Amino acid sequence: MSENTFTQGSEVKVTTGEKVFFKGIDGIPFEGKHSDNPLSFKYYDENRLLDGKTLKQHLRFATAYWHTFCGTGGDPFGVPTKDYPWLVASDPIQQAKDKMDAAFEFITKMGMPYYCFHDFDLIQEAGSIAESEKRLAVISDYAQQKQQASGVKLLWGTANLFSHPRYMNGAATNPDLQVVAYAGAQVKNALDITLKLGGENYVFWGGREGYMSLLNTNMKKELDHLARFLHLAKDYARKQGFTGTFLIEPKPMEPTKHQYDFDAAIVIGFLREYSLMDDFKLNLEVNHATLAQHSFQHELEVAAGANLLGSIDANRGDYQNGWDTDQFPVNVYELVEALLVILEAGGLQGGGVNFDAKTRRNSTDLTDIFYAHIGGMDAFARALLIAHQILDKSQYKALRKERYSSFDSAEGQKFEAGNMVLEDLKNLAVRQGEPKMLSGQQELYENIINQYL
Ligand code: XUL
Ligand code: CO
Repeated sequence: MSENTFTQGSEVKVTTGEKVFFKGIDGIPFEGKHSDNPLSFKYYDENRLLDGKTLKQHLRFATAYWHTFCGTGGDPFGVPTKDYPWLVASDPIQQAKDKMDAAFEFITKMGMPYYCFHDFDLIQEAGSIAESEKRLAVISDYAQQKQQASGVKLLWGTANLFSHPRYMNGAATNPDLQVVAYAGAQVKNALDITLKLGGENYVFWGGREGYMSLLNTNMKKELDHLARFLHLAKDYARKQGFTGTFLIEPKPMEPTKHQYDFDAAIVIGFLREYSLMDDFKLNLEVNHATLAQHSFQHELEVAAGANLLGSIDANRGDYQNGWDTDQFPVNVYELVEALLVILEAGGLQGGGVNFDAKTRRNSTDLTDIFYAHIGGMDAFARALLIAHQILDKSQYKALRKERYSSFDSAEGQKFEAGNMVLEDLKNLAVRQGEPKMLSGQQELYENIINQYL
């Protein structure tokens, strides 16, 4: 591998291959909010300290390989619009290497510490398992060199168990054992390359794990199979020395009509039922939350409450339509709501902020990918700083505490400790009489966020 490196920011070294894909962009500096340079950070100063950690360490940003380097703008109504120069080689290995050169050039110019991939984002799947394994070996060797040269790390790997036609009836939940076996082979190989590349987590997203019709579906059997499959994957990876976290990414639908990993609460119930709580946590995605008719903040609260807040896929939907548009996050108010939950939970457990987001079909310049990530990183950095200030300086925490203060009383403590019977509650009610009306003060809370924006 012939490459050129120079230092960008604290740890990541800009790493280009022989071809330079993003000519004219040397790296994205932090210039502050008064800068007119669109190719600079206005808020994300990676070295800025907050509670003893840099913003880079707090946020642990990752690029999603599939959207940023493989997504070319095709949709059900039209052909691809983006002519990415790293996708032109007809030889799959050459194309994969060009794509990886472009990926590491981009990631390091952005100063991002992490990336995430599906197995066949890295290189096209071949016609047999053996041939695919060979391709994965070549490209993961190349990735290993690139990671070493640049300092970029792998936040998580995963297997694409939803694109190939063989998975049309599901992968781990397929009614045909031969398809389940194929999915097992693919996950084994994806785990192997994730381990080889020092991946810190491993994700399962079940886009085809669900049903299109209950008429042809034995739901209980499929759920049992899914759990069995996850146990096999977990046992294999642990045996190989993987110490990271397995993450399940909930999504209620799309592409399947109903997906078993519907939302955080349902996944937590599943993990509990099938004894997977010790090894698995959640990877929550904004637009999946909204598809499940929740806010992102809601999904984060549910996961944090179960101590399973692992990682997040950052993006946003569109309020004028109902599908997974995977746009880059820009809404600071909503991000502050999310960051309040994440900070109060003590941060993400082992994960980071992965931009599972794509530029629009009509954003066809290479520079657009930079603008998109700069916008997302700045929005997150700004929201983090604001949420931190709210927790530190405003009445927010005290108000929330005060709202539950009746449980600090002797009677309240007795109730919470499980030392009351129903008659005790009745006697307390009779003794104290009709409760006073206590305002929820929602508008006051909303104003606090606005004040600190
Ligand atoms: C699909 C989605 C996936 C997962 C990884 O909606 O979010 O890209 O993040 O398979
Ligand atoms: Co995702």
